[in-house]
Amino acid sequence: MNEEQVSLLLKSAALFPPPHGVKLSYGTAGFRADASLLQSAVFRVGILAALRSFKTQSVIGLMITASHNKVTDNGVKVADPNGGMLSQDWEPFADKLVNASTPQLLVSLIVEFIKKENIRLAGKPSAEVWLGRDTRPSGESLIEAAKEGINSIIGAAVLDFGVLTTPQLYWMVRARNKGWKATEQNYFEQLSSSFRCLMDLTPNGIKVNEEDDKLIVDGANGVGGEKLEILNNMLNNLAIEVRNCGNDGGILNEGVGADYVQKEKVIPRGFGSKDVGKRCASLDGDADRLVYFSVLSDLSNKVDLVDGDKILSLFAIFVKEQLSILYKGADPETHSSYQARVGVVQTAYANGASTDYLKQSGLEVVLTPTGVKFLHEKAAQYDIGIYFEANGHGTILFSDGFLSWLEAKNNELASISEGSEEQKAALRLLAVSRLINQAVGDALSGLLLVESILQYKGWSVHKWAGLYEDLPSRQLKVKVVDRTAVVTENAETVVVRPLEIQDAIIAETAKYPRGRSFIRPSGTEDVIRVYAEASTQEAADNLANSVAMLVDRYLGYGSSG
Ligand code: G16
Repeated sequence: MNEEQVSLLLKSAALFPPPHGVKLSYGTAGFRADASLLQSAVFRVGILAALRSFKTQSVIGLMITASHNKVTDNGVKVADPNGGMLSQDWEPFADKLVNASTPQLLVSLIVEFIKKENIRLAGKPSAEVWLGRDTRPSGESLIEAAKEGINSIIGAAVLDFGVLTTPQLYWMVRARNKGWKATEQNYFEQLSSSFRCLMDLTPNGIKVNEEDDKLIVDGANGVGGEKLEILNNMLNNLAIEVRNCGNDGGILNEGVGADYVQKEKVIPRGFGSKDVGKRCASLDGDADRLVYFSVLSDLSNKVDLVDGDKILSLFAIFVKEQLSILYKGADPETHSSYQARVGVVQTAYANGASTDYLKQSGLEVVLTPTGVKFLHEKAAQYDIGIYFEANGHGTILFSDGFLSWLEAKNNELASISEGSEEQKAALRLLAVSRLINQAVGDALSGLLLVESILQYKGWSVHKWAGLYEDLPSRQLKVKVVDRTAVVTENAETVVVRPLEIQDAIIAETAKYPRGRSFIRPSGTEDVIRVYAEASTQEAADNLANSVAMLVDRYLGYGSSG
């Protein structure tokens, strides 16, 4: 690193001192904290993103968001060249960089890392970072800190796209690095045209969504509602009403949004008895999660939740059905030479009933730890990898090899049996690969895929919800002294440290028929999360409460004795 670069870094780093006594760590999806603590971290992640761009010779994305967390929090996520999360082997560097106490230490870490990674910095613009932010008020000044960080690496250029959903930015980064059209407008056009294509391929006789069958969407008072309105104007065969857009004084994620609806299983603000039985959906704060629900009629404020597991199930059975149509009647010698490997990826939060359903449907199911970075990696090992967390974060990945085969197959079918069921199945799968955001889970593209599959099948939200019956479950969070004291294994299903707590959880769980429970440290909040399921809601609640008390006793402030 030359002298000019060193002095530029020292000078700019001095303007962004890290807050005293605060240690930040790279969590489930980047750094998150109260927004007032993040100026320095975001500045430094700007530096990291520029270095990553030099290293990969590709455009890198940097998103300012704290997603489902409260409005006063914020955070920073990095999009790698393929539109996925930052490569995990750079996370330790991110940790060290963000926590370096002085500008001198920061520079020496960078010098050492550049050497280790063999990164060649160059004077002319040969690195580029694309920026986006959600609607949090703190986003504006944090974006400026990110720009300062990027600009303190000579030769790194920055493009600021303003307010975007996280999946939009990740989609754009992926598209840009693949040499495709990559603007926000291109994103909307690709989603709306592939949705139209899927709707045109619905079997005859299925009615087009009318005003009285409209979908009502809770935008979490965030960016998703605003972007969905734009998309909605480009669709003519789907009626959507968007509520909680954030323009009527509602607060981001407060009593609204996918995280709230999924965890509490109650209606979000802005919904009520007038909506009983209707098909509704909720997005989260940066629109990378989606859940569906319908309002129950018992005045209890409860919803019949259709969570990420059921979205996953709907997608998986649709894909499987299209593949079997495609293979049906094919000459095994010539047509079925490519048997796509389909894999379904879940986490320990997946409802036990969903895993049973998927396995009974003949699908291969694997578990990973929480965090799309883990699920995405696993799903990418299949020809068609479908992953979802129960919280509604997920997508479908298609391998390049399978997509080229599918294109060729479609061309072949078009020449010998245009308009056949087989060809329509090929066209549907191709449309799905364009509609679904293959960079990351995306509430908007996921929502359009759900809608087109419901249309195709002629299913109501109730029919879909009845695909299988969820085992009653409960999630809780417990504040502890140090959440890093908990270490888990086997996709977070067992605690290996402190060992005594695992024995206690096993003993507690054994008291409940169909009982299952696990704990894990959150990677986005300073808490331990507790999950329990059992054969009745009361039993699931009791099990969750008992395990939460164990957590408090072993790791907390001991309030439960
Ligand atoms: C992030 C991750 C998700 C994860 C969630 C919760 O979501 O992208 O994969 O499920 O955090 O993480 P934790 O339980 O560790 O707090 P988001 O939507 O907040 O970016």
